Amino acid sequence: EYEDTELNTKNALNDIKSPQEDTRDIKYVPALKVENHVPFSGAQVTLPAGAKQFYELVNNRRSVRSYTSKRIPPLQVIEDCIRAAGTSPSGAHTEPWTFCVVSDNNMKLRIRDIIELEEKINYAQRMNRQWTTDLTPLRTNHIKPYLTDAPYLILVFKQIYGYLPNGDRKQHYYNEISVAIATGILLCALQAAGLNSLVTTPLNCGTALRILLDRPENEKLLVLLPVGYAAEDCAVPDLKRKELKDIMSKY
Ligand code: IYR
Repeated sequence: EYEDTELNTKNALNDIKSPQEDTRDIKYVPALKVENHVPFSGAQVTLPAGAKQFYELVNNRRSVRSYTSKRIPPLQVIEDCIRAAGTSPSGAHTEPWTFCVVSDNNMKLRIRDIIELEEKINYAQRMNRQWTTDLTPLRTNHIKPYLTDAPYLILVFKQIYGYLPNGDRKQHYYNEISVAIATGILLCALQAAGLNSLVTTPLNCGTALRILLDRPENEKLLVLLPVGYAAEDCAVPDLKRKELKDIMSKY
């Protein structure tokens, strides 16, 4: 495999024509409208205790499946978290994300209905025996009270392409990776705000949820997060995390 790659590189190098020619009569213009570069003095905002403190913050995060509907975080806090998510790096700075925040009870109920119907089929048929067996320690099933109990549902959409001012399609490079990173930042921000969340990936529900929320066809559902405060009787599986030596290799 290694040698193959080397050969490919050699061939590719030989194939480079200089100067690069394109016989088609197309005018290429960058989608990103940025003319200047400005000085940047490096990261300035730090936590008082640095990364150790950040580790303590995120290590306290757990996937929460039971929420109280009694305590409702202010929408402003959710907005700050989404602002944080929107600082994520993205392919060619395309910012290919849309965060839909649902607090309307009727809308939450309709989302729950769509997901529970599909999850019933997922658990009964679409997921194989090994998959459902692997999930037994998490004690999940197709019934999802958190979809109506959590004060907010955040549906994260990836824009698989965008639009240029003239209406042409704009390439959204690495859109899934970009939106996944943004979601990671969102999870950290929610944690910093003292909120709980759960990453869910509703199998087979993407189109129905997109249409329910009236989102355009270039947007595909990546994940759905219930967000709020854990219920008083909330319990989570007694998980252990891998140690540093098991996730890091030094060279
Ligand atoms: N989406 C289903 C099943 C599920 C799958 C995995 I992988 C999990 O880590 C947890 C659940 C559900 O939400 O129940």
